Amino acid sequence: MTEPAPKSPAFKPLVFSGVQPTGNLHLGNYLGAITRFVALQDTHECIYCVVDLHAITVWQEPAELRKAIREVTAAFIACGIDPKKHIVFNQSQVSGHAELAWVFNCVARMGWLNRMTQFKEKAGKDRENVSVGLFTYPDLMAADILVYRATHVPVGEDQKQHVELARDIAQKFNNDFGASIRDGGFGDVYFPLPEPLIQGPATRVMSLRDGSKKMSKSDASDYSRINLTDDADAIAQKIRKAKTDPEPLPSEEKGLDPRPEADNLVGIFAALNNTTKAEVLREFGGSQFSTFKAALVDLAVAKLSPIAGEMKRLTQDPAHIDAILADGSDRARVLADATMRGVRDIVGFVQKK
Ligand code: AQP
Repeated sequence: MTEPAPKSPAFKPLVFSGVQPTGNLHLGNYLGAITRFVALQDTHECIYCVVDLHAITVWQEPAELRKAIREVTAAFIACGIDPKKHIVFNQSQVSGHAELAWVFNCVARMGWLNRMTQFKEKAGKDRENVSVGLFTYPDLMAADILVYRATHVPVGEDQKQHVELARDIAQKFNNDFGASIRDGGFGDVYFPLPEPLIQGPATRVMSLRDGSKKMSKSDASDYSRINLTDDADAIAQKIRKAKTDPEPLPSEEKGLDPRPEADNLVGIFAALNNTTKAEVLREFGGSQFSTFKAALVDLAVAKLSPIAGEMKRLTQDPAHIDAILADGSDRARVLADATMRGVRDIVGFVQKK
């Protein structure tokens, strides 16, 4: 007789995502992730985390780390995330993340982690000398999501592989411990398979100096990125100096295919203006870059300057930011503790009833 197919519990839709406090937040973080976080608040319950445990996978000066945690929190709020309606907190204040990551270290396979392209890029040729944490980073990310049994994860394109790994880990945990999950009365599966949400015209914003490289906090050149804290002059200068080619803009999207720098600037314009690349090209097709860049400067300054101003105001009151993080952590901990009680039972640990 064949076994009946396992019934999946109906997991409540819940959004989780995180940002590392590892330096200046930039336009890529904003368009690829934070604007999506803001939009999802209207339709979903959301948990947004400053992932400080992830940050220390590479060396961080303690004083700088503290400052960066508050700065990312300020950026979340300045961009429009509401910490009263949703949860905003820093990862290290909720110990369930680290505890579940350990369990997942024992579920995930070495071969799975060996395939992670971000580890290969970040470790480069120096594999023997990077931290073990950098290698197991994706297990911690799976724990971040699954400790809340979150179902949707808004991220930039670069994090897609890690969310897919979180799905594999959830599935393996559900399978490996299937009997214990059922015997414990938890249903047929314990974790949902989270879905990456990668949407919009700027899911991979590229460096302003090199259209083949991702815009990144760790790029040595500050001209490669627009920081959320940049003032109007800095934004204007960086856009004016952005690498382009000598041709005018094409009228249709397929004309951007062999032109990565043009494609990037058009994508940035579309995302900032809440429209599509096709729409931008309808307006600017045939224009020289000097005309297009002037319009992009105006748009970027209009959108980003108020955010920089609000971040500056918020970071002047660290006690207020710390209170937001403490409140968010208290609310997150209740949810994470409930998941971890189940995990401990399912795995076979003994705990106080
Ligand atoms: N260039 C980008 N375009 C679109 N989305 C991006 N994200 C990052 N860079 C881009 C998205 O921002 C969210 C937070 O990322 P993170 O700070 O946690 O880590 P990261 O992806 O490693 O960002 P960086 O800037 O590249 O940092 P470093 O230089 O320290 O490695 C994620 O959703 C990410 O996809």
